[in-house]
Amino acid sequence: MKDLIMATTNAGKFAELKPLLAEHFKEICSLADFPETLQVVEDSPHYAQNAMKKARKVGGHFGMPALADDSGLEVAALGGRPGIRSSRYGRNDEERMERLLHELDGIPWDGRGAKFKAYVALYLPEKDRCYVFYGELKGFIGFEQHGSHGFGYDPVFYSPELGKYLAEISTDEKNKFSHRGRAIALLKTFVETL
Ligand code: ITT
Repeated sequence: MKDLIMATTNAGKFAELKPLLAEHFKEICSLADFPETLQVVEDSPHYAQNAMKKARKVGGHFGMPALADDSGLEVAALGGRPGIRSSRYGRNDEERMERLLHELDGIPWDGRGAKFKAYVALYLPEKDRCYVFYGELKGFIGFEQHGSHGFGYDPVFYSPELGKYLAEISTDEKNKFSHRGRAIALLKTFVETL
């Protein structure tokens, strides 16, 4: 078992990822555990490329296996927005959700279909290779916020599978079926073959 660094500055993401990988890696840390700031500009229009860029840069810098997630929320009625720009749709989670709800104003439930996508990249320095895994979660954007768990757009994302908003469930429950949980399940199968 190796140590792993998570190439993320998003505390909500880290909190979800860490327990998922606890059995497959010895020590799991994040960028927040190191004093230096490592800027990675996410300039690709493709999630997978941004995820690989983050994982490579961080893994290369620290000389250890690194994992990065590039994810986003795509709303069909908005032509796929916020999509790749999900983390930049406003100055904070509250503003981003307000903007989304405002843009969907007047659209009935049937037109509020949405999808979370997660591309997770694992960089292994000894092979100098990146491996990418994908997961998605379909649902609907509600008319207002529900629940206080999770992060990002969780309070406005309703899962029909669950009959609840993502912010109404625990991290453990969310990890069982979320876009990120599904991508990580594939990654774990891969790690077991190494
Ligand atoms: P890092 O790049 O440092 O990991 P980030 O927040 O900038 O952090 P992304 O570029 O991947 O990460 O942006 C993904 C955004 O999509 C994230 O900030 C949330 O707003 C949203 N998002 C992704 N997964 C989510 C989830 O499970 N629940 C709610 N919102 C999510």
